Amino acid sequence: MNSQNVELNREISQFSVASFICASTVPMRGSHWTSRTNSEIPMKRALCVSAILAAAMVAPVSFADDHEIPLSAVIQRAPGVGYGAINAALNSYCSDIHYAGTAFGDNIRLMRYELRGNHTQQQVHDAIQGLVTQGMLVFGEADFTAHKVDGQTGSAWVTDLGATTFTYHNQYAFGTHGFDAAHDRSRGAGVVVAVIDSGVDSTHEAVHGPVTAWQWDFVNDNAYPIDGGDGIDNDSDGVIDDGVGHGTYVTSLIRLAAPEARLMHLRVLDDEGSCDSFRLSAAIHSAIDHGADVINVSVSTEFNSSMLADAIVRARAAGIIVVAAMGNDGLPIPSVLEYPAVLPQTIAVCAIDHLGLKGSFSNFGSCTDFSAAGVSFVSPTGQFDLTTSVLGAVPGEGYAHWSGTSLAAAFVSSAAALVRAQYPQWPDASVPASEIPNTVMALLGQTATSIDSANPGFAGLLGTGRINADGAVLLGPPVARLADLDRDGRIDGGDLAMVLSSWGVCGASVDCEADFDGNGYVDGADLAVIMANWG
Ligand SMILES: [Ca+2]
Ligand SMILES: [Ca+2]
Ligand SMILES: [Ca+2]
Ligand SMILES: [Ca+2]
Repeated sequence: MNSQNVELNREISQFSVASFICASTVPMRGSHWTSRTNSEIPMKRALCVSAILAAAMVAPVSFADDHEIPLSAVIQRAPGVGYGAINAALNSYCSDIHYAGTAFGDNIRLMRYELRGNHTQQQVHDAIQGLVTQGMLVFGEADFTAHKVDGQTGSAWVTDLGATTFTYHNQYAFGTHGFDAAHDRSRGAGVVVAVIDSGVDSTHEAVHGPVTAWQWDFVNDNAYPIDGGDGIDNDSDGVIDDGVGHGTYVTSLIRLAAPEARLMHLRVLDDEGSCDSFRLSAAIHSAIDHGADVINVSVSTEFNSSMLADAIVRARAAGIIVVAAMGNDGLPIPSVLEYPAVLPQTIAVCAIDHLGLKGSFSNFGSCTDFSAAGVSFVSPTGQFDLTTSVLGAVPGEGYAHWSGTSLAAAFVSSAAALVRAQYPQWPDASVPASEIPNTVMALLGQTATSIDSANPGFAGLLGTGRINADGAVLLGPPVARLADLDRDGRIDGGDLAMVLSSWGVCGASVDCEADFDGNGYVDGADLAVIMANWG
């Protein structure tokens, strides 16, 4: 092993926390499970639910230490209840109550406060539960600060490993999941995929493509979800800005596998890879409100949040396919419960390698719906094997390899987007909104390749198997290309004329179908899409 490889391995070890999965460390008191049950849950997922309930019953039920609980809570008011009345009811326990965030219209708020007198966090929490009992609140829960877990995945945050635009475009996952063949039939045009992550470096060539007008940074509360850091190790874990890059990487995989889907970037992870259940849930509500068809959640928490569960239930009822990573602890369900993947309304994804073998780090269990590529290999000599690695974009320029269920989720979201694009008429009489996720899951499940025999010991715990995008899209009609505005099967002068005729600012009176990148203008960027796809 030469010195360069030694350096490389040190680097890998340094970034071994790169799951960027946020998870709270303190179990919630008692059960705050307020989400509605869904009678449409397939049997496999029903088994998953019972596993969750069993785990919840044995979980510790008290606040371990007041100092570890944030002085904040998430509350959802009942219809007709004013915040003044809620403040008044809590006034004897808390002082300096103020609200630091809203979601779901203004029905859910993040409440910050100080303890009044000798009151404890436990008393505040009990008072909030009293308001739930009285019917003033739909739910109330502590907003635990969440952290990424030290998963077992490795990461290379270096770009001089030989990965290129070519190897990125030709990585194994593209073939093993049939994306290359699937693109003849669907490239995801017309579908919106929300990417809830650490933001995106939109200057990277690999992530260029159509986006929605709505983008949001829930960390900084602005419209610029940039995947960047401040050069400071804010969480003192010895790694500077260890959250940066995850969103750009995940985005590049979705862009590769569903190139014409419009992406909605919602940043929830800060530059150290942390978030909280409020921010994660608020992003899901935001994705619902802004027209997402698919939501990729390569973020998780071990805290069973009512707000998160309700947001997921709402998304599914609205017909949105929510795909979530199972987590990188290498553990079975319910030894570890990463939300929202273990919720019955999400599509939960395990990571496998190029041969279909489960990644050693991948969590697994009967909750799993599908498995997808998420494993990269380093040979015994320390060389990266590009042909057996997942390759994605990193901020700035260039590509890196990575491992993790986050990546597997991105591929499943992409496959779901390709399928969803084939049925723009949904919801309709045959498939109402609430049935869209199940129907897409069934199409993916019907065509997935079982990997049970290749994974002795994990039979039935890796979902239906490895997704097969090509097989799934063959069950539906071809999708018109994004830039084929006149739907004649070619991208040519007719489409060019339509772009030019709607040139300028989009508005109520202007047909903005030609605003491919969703920036509110029909402009040069949209013209470039026509040119890039000519023929
Ligand atoms: Ca750090
Ligand atoms: Ca930082
Ligand atoms: Ca055309
Ligand atoms: Ca545009």
